[in-house]
Amino acid sequence: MVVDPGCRDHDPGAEIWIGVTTAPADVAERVTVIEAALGELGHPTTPAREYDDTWLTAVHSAELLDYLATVWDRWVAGGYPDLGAGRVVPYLFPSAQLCQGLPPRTPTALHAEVGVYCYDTMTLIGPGSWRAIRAATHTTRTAVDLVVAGAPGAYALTRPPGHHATRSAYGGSCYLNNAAIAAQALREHDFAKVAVIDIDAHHGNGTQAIFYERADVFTTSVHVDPAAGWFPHHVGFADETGRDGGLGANLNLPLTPGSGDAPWLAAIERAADAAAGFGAAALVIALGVDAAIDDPESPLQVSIEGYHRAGEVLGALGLPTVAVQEGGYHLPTLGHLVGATLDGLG
Ligand code: SP5
Ligand code: ZN
Repeated sequence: MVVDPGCRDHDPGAEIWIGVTTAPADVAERVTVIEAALGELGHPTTPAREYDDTWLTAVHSAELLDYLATVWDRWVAGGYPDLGAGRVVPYLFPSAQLCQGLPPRTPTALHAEVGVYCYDTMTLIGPGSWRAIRAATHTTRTAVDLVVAGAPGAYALTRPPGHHATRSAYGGSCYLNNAAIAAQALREHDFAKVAVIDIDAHHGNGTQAIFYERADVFTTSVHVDPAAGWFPHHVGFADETGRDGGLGANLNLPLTPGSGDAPWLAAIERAADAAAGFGAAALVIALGVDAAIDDPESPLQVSIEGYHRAGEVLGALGLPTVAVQEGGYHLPTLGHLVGATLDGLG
């Protein structure tokens, strides 16, 4: 397991959902309980190395990276905490209907700029957020380097998670897309084709978007059906199969709320078969454990045995594998769910 203590430094403070300020799901204790559970299972710890930010531009726009790196300081300089806004939070979104197809502007007011990059009201930024966002990318890159050096697999204990972050936008408790960063880094290390299999309870919309037109990275996601009223609501449908050169290189497998082990595992087997059929030379697992029975953020009903079996199914592909942590919010079971999955992977 690759860890970076900086991943604890992000404190979103709250999630604002339908205007109600609620406790954040992504708390630093998530890292603590996963690290403890994996430690008990005998997983050795590798500290993340530092990397410069230049390579991040392969999957994210320079504008998003610059915004994330600077927005907290600009927020403080703008006096927003003194107005009671203790976190960076959007209030206005440049929707297509608002902007009429006119050229995009950068609003003069910082409080209007936030919604250019942030697509929901649940993904706040505080003083330590950028440190943690970068630490998660370092953790990811270190895991890739372990695999490139010959390890059969490596697990990156990333926080905040990443799979909802697109090239230029963040949301869904995600800021930079660690799974996409891993896939891109594996590509740059001569794995000709890479598959991303996303088993987080929510659709991996950011990863899908980043690779949607690319034929060299296959993306597939097993998740609760957005048509049943679940995040990310607008994407994650089965008819999204890629575009242009990437046509056929995206597979969405939405599940009915309440689905337990059998349909979830059948979907993961389909995803694994598709990744093998694609000819993937390396695998990235977007390892969310929020499909579990006790998780507060999803209606899927997967058992810990189901997670172990998912690990076995994915491990049977026999590919060099980087697993990055995505969601999973039930603190008492979180670490054991990750442990069971990694044990199944072998
Ligand atoms: C990485 C990941 O799992 N992100 C989850 C994003 C989905 N969040 C949706 C939240 C919907 C409202 N939740 C209500 C509970 C308030 N704490
Ligand atoms: Zn999730």
